[in-house]
Amino acid sequence: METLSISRQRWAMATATNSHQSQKDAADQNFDYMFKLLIIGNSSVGKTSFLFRYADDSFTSAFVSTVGIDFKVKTVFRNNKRIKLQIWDTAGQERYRTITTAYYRGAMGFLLMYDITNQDSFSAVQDWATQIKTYSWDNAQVILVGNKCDLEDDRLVPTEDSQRLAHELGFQFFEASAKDNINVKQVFECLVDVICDKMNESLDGDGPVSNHKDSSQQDTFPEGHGGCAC
Ligand SMILES: Nc1nc2c(ncn2[C@@H]2O[C@H](COP(=O)(O)OP(=O)(O)O)[C@@H](O)[C@H]2O)c(=O)[nH]1
Ligand SMILES: [Mg+2]
Repeated sequence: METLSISRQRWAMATATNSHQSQKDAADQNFDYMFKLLIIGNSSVGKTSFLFRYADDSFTSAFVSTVGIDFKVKTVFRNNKRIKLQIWDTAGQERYRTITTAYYRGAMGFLLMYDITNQDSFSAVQDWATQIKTYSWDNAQVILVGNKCDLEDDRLVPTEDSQRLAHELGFQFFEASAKDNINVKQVFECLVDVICDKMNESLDGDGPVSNHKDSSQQDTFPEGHGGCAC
């Protein structure tokens, strides 16, 4: 484990307590860095399915109840670093648009998800992006994910529209399928890489990394393992 400077600590993540967490990965303290990631987007776009596919390599076409799952943990190796990902699901809060600001706290990366067969979910992307900009850290990185790309016959959102929007918002973009396991791993790896790139960029600069709009959120980057050198 490295000795961390103050600015590096700003990248650090705390291990949130979670009574539902049972994976052995969660207890594993053998990692170099930890990133908190959030999956956000309209209800039923496939957020929970996407998380299950990535963390457990499982998929069920039955309705996946989000209740009771706050986050899953997965450790990845990128550029000789063990990076522990703490990936948060919305616990169903998005159903009522009641996502609390606490949910955003400390997040370093977002998967902003819509469903390529659901125009409403795509129209909501802009609103979700605004939420991220309002409540999260300025340096948080976002990837736009068009899920359910296995349902090509039912597609309502053209790929070009999403590419254009992603470009406008400054996000990377993938189409993916939790069901057919298309681009799931790639999406997470891309998010980890852009977080690492941003982190290195910030650490190379002069000042501290903190860019919170709201100083009351300063406590959202508590001490821990941080400072990516990947
Ligand atoms: N065809 C298809 N269905 C999916 C995919 N991902 C999720 N679903 C289905 O979409 C529904 C909503 O998924 P869920 O993960 O609960 O969405 P959430 O509300 O965003 O967490 C469920 O019936 C899933 O089985 C996908 O990639 N392809
Ligand atoms: Mg869900």
